[in-house]
Amino acid sequence: MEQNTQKRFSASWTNLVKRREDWEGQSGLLGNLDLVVHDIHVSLKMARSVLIGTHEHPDGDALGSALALMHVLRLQGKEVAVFAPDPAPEMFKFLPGIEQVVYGVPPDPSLFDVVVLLDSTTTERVRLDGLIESHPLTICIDHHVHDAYQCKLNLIVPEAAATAHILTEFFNKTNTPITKDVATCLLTGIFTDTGSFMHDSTSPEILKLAAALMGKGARLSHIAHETYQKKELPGLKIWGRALSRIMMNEKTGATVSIITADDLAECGATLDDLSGVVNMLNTLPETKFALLLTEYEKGKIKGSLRSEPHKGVDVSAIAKKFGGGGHKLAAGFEVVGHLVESDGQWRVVAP
Ligand SMILES: [Mn+2]
Repeated sequence: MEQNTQKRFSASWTNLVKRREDWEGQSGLLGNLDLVVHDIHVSLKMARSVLIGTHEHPDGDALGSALALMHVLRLQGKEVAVFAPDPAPEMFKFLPGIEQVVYGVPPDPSLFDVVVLLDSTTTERVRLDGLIESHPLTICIDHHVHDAYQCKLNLIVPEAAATAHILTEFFNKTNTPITKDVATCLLTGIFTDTGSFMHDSTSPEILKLAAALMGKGARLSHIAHETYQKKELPGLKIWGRALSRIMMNEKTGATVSIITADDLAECGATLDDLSGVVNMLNTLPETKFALLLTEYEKGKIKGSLRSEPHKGVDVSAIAKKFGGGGHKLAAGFEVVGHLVESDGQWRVVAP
């Protein structure tokens, strides 16, 4: 931790340092991270105001984690603001506190004692780059792998199934009470990032954590219904287009589909309606990895990649080639261009 921050918090430092001894030697997800867990715990305890930021096109884990932390800190009497660069998808409107998230232009980070980035290791993805580098106390809690850490305190746990998974362990470890609202937000993050408990990341431990969150009042059936079992007509129509355009590349084992900006407009659909399509492409048995290219705005293309453990493909390496990133089995990137078809072949052309 930086010198100035340490000085700022020195009054209660000694007192809180003692408590760390209770955690040391514990196993589990955060077993080797006692020091940073402790530093983050202290920093948040001492803060009067906290800005929580999460990534562009926020998903269930980004929003669930941000809102869970918001509820916890507000219960401690702190002033908290939550920021996401883009609006929350419709399907997450059931999350308690979602109406308080600020979208688009972030609040001034210098007005907050602490800035926390969740589910995003880079300041660019939260669109706070250039705004928080000089901030004395920035915290990043994430399960994405990244080459360089940009925050002062980094709790990065790639083996975690979700950022909400890390937060749940963090709250348990620091004896933070978990209310029904907090449990609902955390379970939504875990449920969505594990692909409804179907991805390889679904371990006995995470099911136990999920069960404990249900014990605190989170309703799994409600979360499942709101996030995956409710489809509107535009959503079904855009899925139809994506599925009708499936292409298999026998040489690379790639299953690819395409959605253009015109498709979205004609179906009245948004990028959010396509959530889950790439996983569906990946269900073809001969597929090594799946790619969905979506021109979500004229000239802006988003690529979503998925694979499965037994297929031996690292899709984050493919995403990196296009300036993106992610995990071995789920990654993404963005490129500038239009998706154009000629003679049955799709190409990305410069805008
Ligand atoms: Mn996540």
